[in-house]
Amino acid sequence: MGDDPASRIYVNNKKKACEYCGIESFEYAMPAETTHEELMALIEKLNNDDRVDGILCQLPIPKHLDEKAVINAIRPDKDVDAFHPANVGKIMIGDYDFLPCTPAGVMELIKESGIDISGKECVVIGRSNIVGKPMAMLLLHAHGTVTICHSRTKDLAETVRRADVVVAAVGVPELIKGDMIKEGAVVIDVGMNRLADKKLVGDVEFESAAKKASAITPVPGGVGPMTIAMLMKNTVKAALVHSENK
Ligand code: L34
Repeated sequence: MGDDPASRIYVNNKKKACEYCGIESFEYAMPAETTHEELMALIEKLNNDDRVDGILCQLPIPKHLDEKAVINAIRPDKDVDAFHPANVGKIMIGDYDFLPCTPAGVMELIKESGIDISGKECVVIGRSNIVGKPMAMLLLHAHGTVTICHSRTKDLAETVRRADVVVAAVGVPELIKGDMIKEGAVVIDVGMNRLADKKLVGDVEFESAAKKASAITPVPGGVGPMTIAMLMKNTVKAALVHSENK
């Protein structure tokens, strides 16, 4: 929706991943002036299209459109982002069909690196519905002791210093510095901030944090590609469910 330059890059990366996996993808690049009714009509069409197993409306969308209504309109069994309230509720209980792509990608990185979350101090910075909140829930399911920090947190540095696992998802360039990282901590950077000079940086100051961390993800080339990989996984899962029900 509209012409967000960052979304253009992310959607192109998703289309490339689909091609690589053998998933057919259909792009609907809608102009910024698209009305709520037009967008709803498109979602309804895709909800009823048997060739379509997964639907994703890349965020952010122009302000005159109602993001909540869009998320609610996508059929939960085609909701490969896992943003629909029915899917969000299932995640809370731990009995889910899809996991939201970014938090799922973070968990996959942790698992593949042989890191056991059980009993660890996990600090999530950021409380968005898309990343921070579900991220905290997945770390909790993995038996971590989880703290969520946000803009009203009294002493961010002090809280982050306690963490064995830090997940930064606030969208503030290089907010988390090396002196806030405990020696040997695992640092995962979900931030995707484009500076005025076009440089892409995360929410973590990589240079200084890398000196303290036992493992750290870079930006780019860290969580971003994992988000896309998990989208592919969710889409294959949706297709399997749909084919069983045919
Ligand atoms: N509906 N909206 C919906 N679902 C999502 O899962 C997303 N997200 C976030 C933004 N809006 C969304 C994404 O797709 C963030 N996001 C995303 C996806 C891919 C990448 C970054 C963010 C990515 O490919 N990152 C590359 C660098 C890309 C660049 O050069 O800008 C990387 O290596 O991190």
